[in-house]
Amino acid sequence: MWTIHEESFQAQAQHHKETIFTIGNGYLSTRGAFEEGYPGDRRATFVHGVFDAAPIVFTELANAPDWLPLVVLLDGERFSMDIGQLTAYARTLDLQTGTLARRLRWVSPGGKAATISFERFTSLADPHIALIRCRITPEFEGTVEVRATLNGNTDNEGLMHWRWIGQGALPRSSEHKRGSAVFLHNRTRQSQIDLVSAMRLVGVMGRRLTEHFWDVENAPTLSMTLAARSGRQIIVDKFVSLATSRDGSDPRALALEHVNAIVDWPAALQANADAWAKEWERCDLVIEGDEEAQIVMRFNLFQLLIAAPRHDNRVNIGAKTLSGFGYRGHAFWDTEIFMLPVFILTSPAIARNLLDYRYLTLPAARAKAKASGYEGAWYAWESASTGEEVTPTWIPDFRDRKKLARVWTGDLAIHISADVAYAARQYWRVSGDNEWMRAHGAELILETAKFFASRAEWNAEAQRYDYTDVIGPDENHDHVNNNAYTNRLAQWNLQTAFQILDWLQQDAPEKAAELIQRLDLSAERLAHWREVIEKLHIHTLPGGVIEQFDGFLQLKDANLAEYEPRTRSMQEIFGIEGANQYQAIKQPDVVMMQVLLHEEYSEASRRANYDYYNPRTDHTYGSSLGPSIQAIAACRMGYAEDAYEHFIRSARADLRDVRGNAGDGIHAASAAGTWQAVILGFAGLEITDDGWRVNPRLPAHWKRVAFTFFYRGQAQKVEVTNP
Ligand code: IFM
Repeated sequence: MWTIHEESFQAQAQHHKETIFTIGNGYLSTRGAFEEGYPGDRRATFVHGVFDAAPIVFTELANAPDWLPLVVLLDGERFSMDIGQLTAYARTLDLQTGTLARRLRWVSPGGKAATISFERFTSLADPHIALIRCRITPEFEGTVEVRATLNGNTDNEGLMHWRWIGQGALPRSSEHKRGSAVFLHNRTRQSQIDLVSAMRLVGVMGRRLTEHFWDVENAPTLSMTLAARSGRQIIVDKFVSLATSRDGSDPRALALEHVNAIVDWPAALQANADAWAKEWERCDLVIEGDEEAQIVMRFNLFQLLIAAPRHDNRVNIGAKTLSGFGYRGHAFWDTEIFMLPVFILTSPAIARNLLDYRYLTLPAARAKAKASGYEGAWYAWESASTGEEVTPTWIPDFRDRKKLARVWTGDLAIHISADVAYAARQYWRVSGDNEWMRAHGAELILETAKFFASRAEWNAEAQRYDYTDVIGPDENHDHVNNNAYTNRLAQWNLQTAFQILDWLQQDAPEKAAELIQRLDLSAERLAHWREVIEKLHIHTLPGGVIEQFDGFLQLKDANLAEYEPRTRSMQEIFGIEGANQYQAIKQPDVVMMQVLLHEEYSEASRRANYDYYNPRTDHTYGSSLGPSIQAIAACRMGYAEDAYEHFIRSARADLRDVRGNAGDGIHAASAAGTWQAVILGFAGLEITDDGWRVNPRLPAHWKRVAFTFFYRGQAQKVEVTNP
């Protein structure tokens, strides 16, 4: 079960399918739009780190010059699926090799018929190259023309990011008698990133009649006309490369080098398949007894792997990966809390790159804290290339798009700093990578701790520390005081800072001394940290329920079951202001905290909180981040039915487009959270400071779960079965 397949094309679902059929290689991703185009398509290629300024959202991933265009003409009639007749159609994404294939039979309005197939992949073996093979079997005598273009006229929903810099064709060299290269050179308007794409068009099968280079400005095109003989297959390959000024000082030379290095389709295909085989050897997760769960897990892993930076530690993964325009490529806590556990366990080198990104953006996090009068590192809620805060301040109100709604997360969601520290600690615990902790992790954890100590407010009346005016994970409630998740994670961050400092003093005293001096970790400061840890306020009721924030339990209660059936979120039903008045939450908050720090809570405490908050959580139309966490919590308490219900809801986020917005891109946190639900929930993997164990609770209809993970650099194979 390795393929995502469709047997018909529905124009109204095309944006959803473009997301689902995205391919990529950790350097770039390309949505599953058609080579020849389709009216209303949202075609896009995003290259990691290629951001450009944009109004309201500050910066966004610039939709790169389009490498896909490949137009086929049958005796002069241009193939397009919105005209003529489509008498056969199938599209398949092979997750094992990252190859997307479409096969169809088309009859032109003038009656010319042909079977046409397109296969494409972006190579995992050489991340700069992307290839298309087009096969045409005409049912007529005449000509077939193939036109391949590099199109620099791309935009982000109307906003043009690219300037044309130059283009040209290289003279045919003896080495590349067939398919000499043309290139297109563009530059982003504000960030001044150069991107050069290069291509070759190679006739593999069929009698070539003419070949032309059309030097159209910003759309260099290679055209090839071949003789059409009924029943005789024609094969034409389009080889492309992309390189940017982020990759080196001469992206043009780099792009040409890579496109010219492509020997032929079979060799490139094999190299790509070999590279993917290695990925799957590390990452595959086998589920027997539940076909839907199996294919979803491979699909989710595929989507995460194609977004995972393997050669770059200056980028993070956006909440929608590189698969859509949603959230403009910005990264959130989605990476550290949802995606990083997947990489920490299956791909430590990728995890390290992602954590390096946070280390490298410490200067921006320090500047954000300082600008608000705090010390240490306050990470951006939404982060892009520099780590500066890029959360939009205002966005169109969903109830009336002519009005604006204030977005508060960039100002108030301080828990992000603890989330980053949490991921750093988890990486170290699992990998044992002392070198990274010494060089980068310790500073990150100490600086985030410093932020939380400076942000804590002394409440003289109650003799305690508070965090007022924050937003926790549940974004239905803003401007709240003492959000339990925030307070507990901040406290955890401070406690962990002491552990790391102790360890560093033993392990690398010179580094410890250097950090103590540079970060000004004086005895008085550390004494203050201890006091904050001790006196931070978290309100727990006698029965064990932890109040989500001050006054939450006094809000109007909401029985969400009474609003069923519904197709809108509770926040849409109540309105932004109204939602603040109810105990209806967008995603797990206290439960989330207990999932992350579950070793520290008794089962009775976790049960009390799950039982209280579960019916008050908007599982269906709240955040897509919620259900997987809810599934892990339910699993750990043996709530088998609940666990599977939450799991399957999470599993369907993208493939079934349950929220109707998958066209904006993959819900990466949900994809990764679903994986966590299987590994940490159903398989019950627990990693402590002393080792690991599994405590399986497979759904009754599952027969077997098998996976590999890395512990202290060694691959561990786990297999759990149902009796
Ligand atoms: O980070 C999340 C947040 O928790 C809920 N709203 C969407 C964000 C991006 O996925």
